[in-house]
Amino acid sequence: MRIDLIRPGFAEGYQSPARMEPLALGILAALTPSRHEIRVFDERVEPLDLDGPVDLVAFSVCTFSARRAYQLAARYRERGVPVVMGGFHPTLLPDEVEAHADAVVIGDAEDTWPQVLADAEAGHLRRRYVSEGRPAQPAAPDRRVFRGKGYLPVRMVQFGRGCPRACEFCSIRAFYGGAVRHRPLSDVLAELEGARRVFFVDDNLMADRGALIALLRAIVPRKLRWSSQMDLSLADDPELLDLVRRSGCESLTIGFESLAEANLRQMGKAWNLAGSYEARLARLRAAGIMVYGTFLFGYDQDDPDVFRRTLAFAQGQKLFLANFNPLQPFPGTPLYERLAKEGRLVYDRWWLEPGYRWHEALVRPRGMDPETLTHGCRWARERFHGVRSILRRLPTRAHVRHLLVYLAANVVSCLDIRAKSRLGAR
Ligand code: B12
Repeated sequence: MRIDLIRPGFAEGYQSPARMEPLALGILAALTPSRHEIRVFDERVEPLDLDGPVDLVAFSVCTFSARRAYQLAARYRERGVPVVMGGFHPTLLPDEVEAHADAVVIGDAEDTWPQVLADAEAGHLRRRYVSEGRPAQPAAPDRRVFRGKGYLPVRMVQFGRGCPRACEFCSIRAFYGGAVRHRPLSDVLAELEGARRVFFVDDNLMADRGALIALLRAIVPRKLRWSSQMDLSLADDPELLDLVRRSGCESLTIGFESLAEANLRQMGKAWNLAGSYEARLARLRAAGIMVYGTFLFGYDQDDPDVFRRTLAFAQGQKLFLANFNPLQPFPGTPLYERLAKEGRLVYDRWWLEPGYRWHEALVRPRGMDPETLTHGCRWARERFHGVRSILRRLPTRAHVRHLLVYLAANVVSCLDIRAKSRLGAR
């Protein structure tokens, strides 16, 4: 069969400056027997070939790309080409997705995609395929499909899937439950061969302390530069922090979410309160690690002044990068259920709204109106990425040590914000 694997963009015409390898497409390619002919399209970085010769099309779909995926799928289905959809959105909302696809895959590809292919070849695709072990044992991607697409020189690598934490707003628990699964260390080390810069895409690299220690000890001699996502409790674990530092950690994305204790309790993230943000950030800075902080706005304690306070914190703490996001209720999360019950969703299904703009408020907060939420986030984001702020956040050991990365990442982030703000939709 001739198979097109597609990662749809946010919207037609949007090209991301933050080009990162889409691992799901690499894994689908690796799981496809060589008798099939595959083409891989990442709409964030290249145009699609909607009229090309193809026997089966598979989309990897997140909630923010669902509407675009449905538009594209309609074009293929008009031509009689069968469409398969998998990924976060199809897993969390299969009933909705089923109306736009010939087959929906729930969960991971490793134990479903080979069956999808066998059935498609035999001409009897089933409507649904459900992955058994969630999370499945992650496969290694076929990296040849990433070549020539202009991705950033950072190798995306997955060590494990899942997160033991249960934050109200996060899709990870809805997708995997609380389970965590790691790949054999030898497979991961083989995948790191020849890499200089790596991003471990794990939902929380600290999900299993013992497994992480084994990985880090193995990569100390390799002189890698790596980044990932962890939680703030790393700063309370001197032994692990030291190993993280020695193994070449350059930056970590950490969810601070809010400076208000009651908000953290409400979102199920009270464990973030185990120590002060300032003291823990000081330890991370002392270890030379750049911190990318993420913040959420729209929980019950937030008032119109919260943006100023949070921006002052992010700048004062000299964060490497920061995300100031209005609360996004993703389907399947406890947050979505609660806000729907409380009648506080601006749209029933925001991801289907043609008029929805990227980072527009999606909830009616208690302490401000939705417009204030939208503008406050935009204000903080633009201020944080301004030239003066970039220079003001520069003087830390970590930023000076990784000067080029610091500057390049801030510029790319700034361009991405502008590109998304110009979009008619998300
Ligand atoms: C790294 C990452 C990023 C990177 C970019 C990654 C990239 N390659 O471009 C950055 C940091 C830029 C990013 C940004 C964002 N991200 Co992000 N990101 C991730 C993260 C941590 C890992 C992605 C990854 O590589 N996964 C590994 C692959 C192998 O997993 P997978 O895609 O799920 O694929 C498996 C299955 O889903 C399935 N599958 C997937 N597609 C298909 C298709 C078929 C046909 C089949 C059969 C199976 C199948 O099989 C695969 C292998 O088993 C995920 C969390 C996660 N666990 O995936 C969040 C995640 C995807 N991101 C998320 C979000 C919300 C965002 C943002 C919107 C955040 C924001 N508010 O700005 C932005 C916007 C993204 C954009 N397009 O610009 C959410 C999506 C939730 C949802 N319901 O859609 C996730 C799930 C995180 C979360 N905690 O909820 N992200």
